[in-house]
Amino acid sequence: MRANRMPTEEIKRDPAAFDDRVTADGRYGRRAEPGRYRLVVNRACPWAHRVAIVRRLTGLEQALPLAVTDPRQEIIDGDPHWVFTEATGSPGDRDPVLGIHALREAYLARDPGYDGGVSVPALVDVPSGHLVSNDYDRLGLDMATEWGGLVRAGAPDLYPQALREEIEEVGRGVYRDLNNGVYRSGFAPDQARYDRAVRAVFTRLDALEERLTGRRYLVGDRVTIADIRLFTTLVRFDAVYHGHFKCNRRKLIEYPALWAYARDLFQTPGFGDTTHFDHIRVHYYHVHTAINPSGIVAVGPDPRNWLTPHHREELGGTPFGDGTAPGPVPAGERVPDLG
Ligand SMILES: N[C@@H](CCC(=O)N[C@@H](CS)C(=O)NCC(=O)O)C(=O)O
Repeated sequence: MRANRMPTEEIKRDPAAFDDRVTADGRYGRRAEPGRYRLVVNRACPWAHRVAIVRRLTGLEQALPLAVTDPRQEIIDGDPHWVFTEATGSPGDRDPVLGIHALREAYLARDPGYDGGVSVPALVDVPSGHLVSNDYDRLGLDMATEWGGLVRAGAPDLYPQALREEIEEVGRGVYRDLNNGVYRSGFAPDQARYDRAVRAVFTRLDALEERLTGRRYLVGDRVTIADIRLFTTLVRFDAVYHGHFKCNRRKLIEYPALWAYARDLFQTPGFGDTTHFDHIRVHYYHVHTAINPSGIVAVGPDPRNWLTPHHREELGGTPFGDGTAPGPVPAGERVPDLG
């Protein structure tokens, strides 16, 4: 997707360019080893945010260091690119471990002839500098289920075997109508396709409002991948999807159950502490010049209402089941306080 060109057709998502799998036993050719890989994200990106949440909840922070790109991106050869800058903690505008300025360099290290899109999240092999995977969904699932002994003791099971079918079923609707639906609305090339996309967004939100009225979490009685996939869209909804993507029939805060559900997650370790509202607003409004030509970044809403009581404990369930909460956010990875 070229966020700075006028859309002429409905947004189309290509399969991940690279999708090597990393597991504890190395059965697909790559073994999970501490410090071997670097996880490149952008704090604005909902697809990268999923993986950042999984990394926190599974305690992979030490084993899998994080590299944060600049939310403003940089125009290279006419297209916005993910780059490492001083503003986001990379001295001399280069990632201190990979030594590169643009994430594209890791794609080219892997395949010198590569001329496709460059997306986050991306897993990079440190010794070779090669891109390993930009498959956002598989990356998170593998970290949650395949990284064996590198995962912390007490990590919750985010993808329980017995619930996988239901998690995937819920996830299909959430992906189509919300995760991707908000982009279909925001980048719709004409009125009819906007109407269709935005209708699906709110039909899905209405259905989720009903589902979450009597239950604390989407599937089962604890946090699973299903909640992580939904949260990363909900937490951006009023800040960017409502205005910038024209999903403005209602705001998230007008849905009593969904809004309380989203706040419950936000206040759970791993969720709010990986959410960077400034990066979110700056990225969307500044980079998508096709739909916001001035690049002016909208001011609101005030995010402090994310900290208000939600009373969802009354529905039962515990966020981490038999597991425990993750420890504090490592120094250097803290997002600004809302206080
Ligand atoms: N690449 C995946 C999802 C990841 C994704 O779209 N990330 C965005 C940021 S939110 C990105 O990096 N876009 C730049 C591009 O695709 O050129 C897909 O398209 O299904």
